[in-house]
Amino acid sequence: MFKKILIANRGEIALRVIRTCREMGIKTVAVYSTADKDSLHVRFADEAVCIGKPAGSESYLNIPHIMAAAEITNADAIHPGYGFLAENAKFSQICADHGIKFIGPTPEMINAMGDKITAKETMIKAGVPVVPGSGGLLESVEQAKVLAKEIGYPVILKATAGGGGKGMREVWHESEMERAFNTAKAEAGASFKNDGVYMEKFVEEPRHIEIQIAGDQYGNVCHLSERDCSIQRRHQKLIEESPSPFMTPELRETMGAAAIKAASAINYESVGTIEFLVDKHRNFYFMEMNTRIQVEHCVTEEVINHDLIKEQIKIALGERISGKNYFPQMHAIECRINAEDPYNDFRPSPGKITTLHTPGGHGVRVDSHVYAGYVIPPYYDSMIGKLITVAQTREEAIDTMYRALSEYVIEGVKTTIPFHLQLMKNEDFRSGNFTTKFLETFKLQ
Ligand code: MV4
Repeated sequence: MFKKILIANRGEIALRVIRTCREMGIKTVAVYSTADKDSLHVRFADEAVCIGKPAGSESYLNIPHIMAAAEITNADAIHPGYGFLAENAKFSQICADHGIKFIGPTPEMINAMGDKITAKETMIKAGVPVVPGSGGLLESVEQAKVLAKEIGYPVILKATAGGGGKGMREVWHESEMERAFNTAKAEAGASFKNDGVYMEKFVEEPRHIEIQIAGDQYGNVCHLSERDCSIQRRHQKLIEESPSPFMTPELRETMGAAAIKAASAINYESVGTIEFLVDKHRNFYFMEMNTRIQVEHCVTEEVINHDLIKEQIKIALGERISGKNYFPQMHAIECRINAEDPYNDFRPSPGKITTLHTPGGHGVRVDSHVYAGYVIPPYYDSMIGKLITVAQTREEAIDTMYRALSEYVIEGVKTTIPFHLQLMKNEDFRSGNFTTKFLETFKLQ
């Protein structure tokens, strides 16, 4: 058993990890920047170490500061949460070099999925469906034009070091190729210090459906069914749910098997997610793998009734997973409550929460680190918390969500609550009739 886990993160996920550690009898160390000295993760951890100034590079992304905190507190493992250093292969390696267990995958596993062209090649070898495309890097605009003609327009250019939409360009006609190629390359270079781009057939109006997987240290991998994350705005997820309203038992079977193949191909250890694009004919294609616990892991927890952080820690301890897959027994929906103004292009709205009333009651879960009087700092993401509802049916989960959103009172900052309230009454959302394009035409009243 781990005696002490250092949590290299902040906000709700730091609190989420502390909660599970408490239940497992594991001591916790919080690290915090000066901007987070009054945060709940600092108060609820057994020990807390200030690791620097507010900027991420001076604190939550600063490996020497975090390693020093781990050494002085004698932590035997580090949980990275999501974001920050969660998918940093160097950090995973440095933990290993210091005899501290990184609760997540090895550097090799992170690297195998970090470069998208490498990941795609690995998936093709493993027999996981991928979108047809250039295979390797594009060498020139001319080559891009020739390839696009073969593949057929529309195509999409993607950064090999990317993910999450940066350095991506749709190209609908040859006349747009030169501009798209140059801007995609420039954006990739500026964002990732790697300007390599590749090409794929553009899948129109897809759904984003991801499969949660878990792999142990002995090569066993299982899947924990899907989450539908199609409701996104500019690559920011706003709602996630499980099961997907678009799912069928047959599709779950084939996508689950493909996700297991994907994770097995890299001998994956820890919990992770295989993201797929699903077209209107229910063809599915590997998009990328997230080698971390995700924000939306809670919807899976609610529908399969398992604590994924506990599973992740047990895997890091060397426990075996049973090898059976898990299927949704309930329906769960998560709304991301952000300090953003949905009436003003979702502009961040940091500041002091003057009044807070959190919803409760049957089927309601709130994962949040905020309290009345808490000041949301401007330096990090704007998430206030996650509101999750669970019920026997999707319709009931939506109705419970509307009720819970109506109870949620947050004053002092603008929030995404009005957006979610309206969405819960939207006919297309309620009928499950949506793709990743949905929010492009959704108008807030
Ligand atoms: C695509 C695509 C259509 N066709 N690839 C967006 C983030 C990155 N992970 C991949 N993304 C996409 N890749 C092909 N071949 C459309 C998207 C996409 C998208 C995917 C999932 C969720 C929301 C999205 C919004 C816009 C574009």
